[in-house]
Amino acid sequence: MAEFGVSEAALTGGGLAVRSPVNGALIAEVRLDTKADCERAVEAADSAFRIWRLVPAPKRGELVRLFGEELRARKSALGHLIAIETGKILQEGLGEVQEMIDICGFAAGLSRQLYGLTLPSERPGHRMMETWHPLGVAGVITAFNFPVAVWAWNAAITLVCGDTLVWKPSEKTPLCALACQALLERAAKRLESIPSAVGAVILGGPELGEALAANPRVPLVSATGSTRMGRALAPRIAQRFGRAILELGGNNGAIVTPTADLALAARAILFAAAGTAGQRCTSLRRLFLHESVYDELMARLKAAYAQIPVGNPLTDGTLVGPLIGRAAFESMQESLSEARRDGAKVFGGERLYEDLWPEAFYVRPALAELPRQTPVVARETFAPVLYVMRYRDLDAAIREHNAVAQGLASSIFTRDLGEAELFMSGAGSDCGIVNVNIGPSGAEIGGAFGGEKETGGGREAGSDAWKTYMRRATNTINSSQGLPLAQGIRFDAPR
Ligand code: UN1
Repeated sequence: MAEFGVSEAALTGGGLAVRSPVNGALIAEVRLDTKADCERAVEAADSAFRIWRLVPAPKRGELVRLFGEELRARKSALGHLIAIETGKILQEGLGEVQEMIDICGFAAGLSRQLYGLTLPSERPGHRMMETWHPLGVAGVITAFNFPVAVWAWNAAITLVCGDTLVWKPSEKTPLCALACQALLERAAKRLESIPSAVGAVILGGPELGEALAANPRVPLVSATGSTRMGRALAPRIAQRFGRAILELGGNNGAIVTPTADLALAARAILFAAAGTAGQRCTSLRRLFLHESVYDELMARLKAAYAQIPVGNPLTDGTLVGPLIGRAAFESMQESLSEARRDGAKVFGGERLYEDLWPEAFYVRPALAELPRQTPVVARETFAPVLYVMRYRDLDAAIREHNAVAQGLASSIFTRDLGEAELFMSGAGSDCGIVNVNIGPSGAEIGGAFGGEKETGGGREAGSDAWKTYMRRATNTINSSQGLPLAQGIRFDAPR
C-alpha cells in the first residue's frame, strides 16, 4: 500500500474489517465513514466543481492522462492488490488495471472532442447549436467484482467532462479504492492548481450509497451492483429528478448453432462461465445448444470443467480463484439444489480446499443440464453455475434467451451469416451487448457498456456514454436586425 502512497495508519484500527477471500485472513481495518462524512465529501466536491468546470477540457484531460501514467507505473502492484482483495486471478487483476489505463487514454482524447452539433435554423439570420457543459458532482457506487475498472470508467469520463466525483466502493474492496484514490491525488499534484477534492472516496455500507442517491447536490449517480440495490436507489434518485446510470444484474445467455466452430465455442464458454469464478456481471449463465451439437460440446465442456485449475489466484497457472465469501458459496449451493429439484443433472459445483482454508470458499465450476428454463435459471446467481439447455428451432431459442428479466450481454456461436444477423437484429437478442463468436464477457472500453430491462439501461465507458455526464444546452443565436418568430407566428405590437 505504501507503493501507492497510502499510509500505514490508514490500514489499522478502523471500523471496517477487510478480509482476503484467498485464505479468509484479516488484512486491514480501515476507516468506516458515516452519512455525515458523505455529506462533507459531497460539499467539498461541489466546491471543487465550481473551479474544475472552468478548467479547459483538454487541461482536464491532462489530469486523466497523468493518472493513466501512474497506473501504468504500478500495474503489477495494483493487479496483485486486486487479486488479494477480490480473489480474481492475477491475469485478470492485471487485465482490470489495463482496462483502467485504456479508459484514461480514451478520456484524454475525448477531452478534445466534447463537441455538439450545429443545426440549420428555420429563421433567416439565425443559427442553432448544441453545447455540452459540466453537470456537477457525480456519485459513483461500485461492486466488489470489478473494484476499480468500473470506477475508472466513471472517473476518467467524469473528470474530463468537468464534473467532480464522490466514490463509494464495495465495503469488501476498500483497499483497492484507497490505492486508486492515492494515485489520483498523486497525478493531481503533478499539475498546478487542481482542486484537491475533484475526487473523493467514502468507505462503508449501503447507507452511504443511499445518502448519495438522496443528496440533491449529486445530479448524477452511477451505480453498479445487484438489481435489488438498483430498485432501492433508483426511486430515491428519481424523486429529486437526479440522473442515474444503472448497471445492475445480468443473466447472460449464449446460443450455439449447428454450424458453430465447437472448439472455439468451448474455449469461449469456459472463460465466460468459469472465469472470474462466474463473478462478472457479464458472466455466461445460460447456454442454449442446438440438439445436433449438444453431445459433442457437452463432452468438450465436461472435460474442460474437470481439469480447470482452481486454486490460489496468485499462483501461476490457476484459472479460477475463490468466491468472494460464504454468502456467495451458500447461494450457489442453494441454486444448484433448486436446479436438481427441477430435474438438473449437475456436474461439478463442490467445495474445494475446505481443510486448508476453512474461511475461504473455493468451488469447482458447475454445469447444470436442464430440460428447460425454470425459475432458478431466470435468476442471477453470482457464482460459476452454467445452466445448459437443448434447442431445435433458432427462433424459439431466441425467445427463450430473451425470456428473462435481465438484458446485459449475449452471444451466438455460428458460421451462418443469416443466423448471426438475426441474433443482432431488432428481432434478435434484447441485450445491450450482442456478440458473435465470442463470449458475452470481456468487453473493450471503446464501446458503450450496459444493458436493458432489469439491468438498468445505463451506459458507461466508451462511444458517446460521456453525454450522460454532461448537460446539453441548445443555443439559438440571432445575428440579424429582425425578430422573426419560429413556426411563423406573428406577434406585432400595435404602433
Ligand atoms: C462487471 O462485471 O461489472 O465486459 C464489469 C467485462 C468487463 C467489465 C465487467 N470488461 O466483462
